[in-house]
Amino acid sequence: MKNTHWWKNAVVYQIYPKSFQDSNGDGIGDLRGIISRLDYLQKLGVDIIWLNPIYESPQVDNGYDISNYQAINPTLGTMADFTALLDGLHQRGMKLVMDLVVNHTSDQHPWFLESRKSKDNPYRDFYIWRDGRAGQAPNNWGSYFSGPAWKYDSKTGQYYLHLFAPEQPDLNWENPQVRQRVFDMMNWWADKGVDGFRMDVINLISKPAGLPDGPQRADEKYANVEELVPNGPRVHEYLREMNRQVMSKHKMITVGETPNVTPADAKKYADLHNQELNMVFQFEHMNLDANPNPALTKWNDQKTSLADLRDNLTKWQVELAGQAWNALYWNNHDQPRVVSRFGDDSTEDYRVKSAKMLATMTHFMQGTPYIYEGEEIGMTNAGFTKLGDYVDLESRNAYHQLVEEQHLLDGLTMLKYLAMHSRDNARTPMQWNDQRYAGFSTHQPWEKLAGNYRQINVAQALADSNSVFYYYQKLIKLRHTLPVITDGRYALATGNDSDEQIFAYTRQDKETSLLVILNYTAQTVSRHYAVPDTAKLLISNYADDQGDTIRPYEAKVYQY
Ligand code: TEU
Ligand code: CA
Repeated sequence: MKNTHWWKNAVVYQIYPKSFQDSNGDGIGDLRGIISRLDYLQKLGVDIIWLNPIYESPQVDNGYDISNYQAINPTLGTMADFTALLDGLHQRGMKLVMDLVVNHTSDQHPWFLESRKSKDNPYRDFYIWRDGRAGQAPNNWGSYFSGPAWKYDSKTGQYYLHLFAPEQPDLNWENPQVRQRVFDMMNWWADKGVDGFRMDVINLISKPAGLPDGPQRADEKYANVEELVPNGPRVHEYLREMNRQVMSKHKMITVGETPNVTPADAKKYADLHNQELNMVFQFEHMNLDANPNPALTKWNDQKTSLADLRDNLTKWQVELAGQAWNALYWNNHDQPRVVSRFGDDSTEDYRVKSAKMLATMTHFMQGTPYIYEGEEIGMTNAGFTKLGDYVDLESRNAYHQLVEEQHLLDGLTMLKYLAMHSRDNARTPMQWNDQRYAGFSTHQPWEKLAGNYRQINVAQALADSNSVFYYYQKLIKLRHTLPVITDGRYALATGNDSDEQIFAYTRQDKETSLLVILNYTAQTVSRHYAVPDTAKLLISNYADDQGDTIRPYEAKVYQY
């Protein structure tokens, strides 16, 4: 395998530091806590750890509002702790990916504090300032977190752009000084030994020329920036410049977080031969269950159909093959838990079976799999029932706008949608054991635990050889040892195009074939897939194989 593509058979594990392990009893996870769990991660077998932002930050958006890119958030630890973590990972043969949040900074970042002082401040042009239009915002854009995307600053009588919270002003990437400062900062971390970056909303950094108004449909209070800003005119130029200045100088892995990309876009960002990123997180499979009402988007409670899921995942497998590289994921800190969303957490048996089935679906595809903390033990959604349980600003703002301001939804319906889709579902503390606070902390955690931690936790999973944990461990080992999983050709199994219950696909290289058979439903069905007599069952989530009878959430993979 080419050295430059060393990450091709790697598996990444994502840690949300605030929620992983608290070491000093303040109810907030921290770096020392992560260090104490490195042996656990090594046992799972992952190659790379991606940490959500650990920099100095007022924490308006849990670290995605950074006030100093070159300092550690004191709540999480010190630079010495960081070095100990990096060394601990490297000693175990693992690598570290940091979150790079450079579409915006915190409004407390020194650059912004300077920028807002006066129109001729040297930092003014680090951000995007505009005059209003007749006492109104410069255009009709809404922010990702509800409300307008502009904030008026009376000090200089202009508005600044914030695609996310008002405390997250957007950087002006058209200013070459901004780009240089960002690249210098990236090189500083790389020189410390960091192995790569996950780049937050990196396809939003180049804004459309002239920042024009967007269309507004019925019920939409603002134009939807998701349709207006991604993949802007100069984004590829900026990423190539970044690549020349940073990535080309280090052995790195890069993954761009890129909402609203198609396979054609992804091929530009992550072309195997180009000079931009190694891969991107696309969101198409995350949006198949979106509300058809454009004013509601993610707020919905529908389950994704197998037909939509198969078509979408297959499209990405086929279109990127040989040209670009997929990032394979079900979960992250912004998405509900996979087993509650695409699987079935209604009984303990179905929870375990469907978690394994969904893991099988992605872990046999081509790309780099990302596992989000707790996914490897089948953690579920939070089960919150009151608005007061939700901490995340996106959830709270959306409730306020959709229920209280626009009256588009009644409170109970919105609570149902939050229970399904709030980002808090992913952010409840990691469930280590059945003790008070689940072994996460000795203090009440910053965010409520999911109520089921006494049944679902790491200690239980490690003690049960049939647990979701050991299944993931096996999937990871298979990726490390079977080249067909990394390089083989993907194809839908014959006749599977429109099956509403079973998803079946093959992977093939010169020596080996794999047939992956997955039951997406709780029904037992009968399907015939021919395999040679010599085929061996490589992995399965049932104790035996009943051939053409495929049981609820059954997953099995044949090798021949
Ligand atoms: O998320 C970007 C993004 O696309 C999200 O705003 C997404 O639309 C939303 O979370 C789904 O409901 C990144 C980070 O992953 C997220 O945690 C940050 O809040 C956001 O950027 C701003 O930095
Ligand atoms: Ca702590």
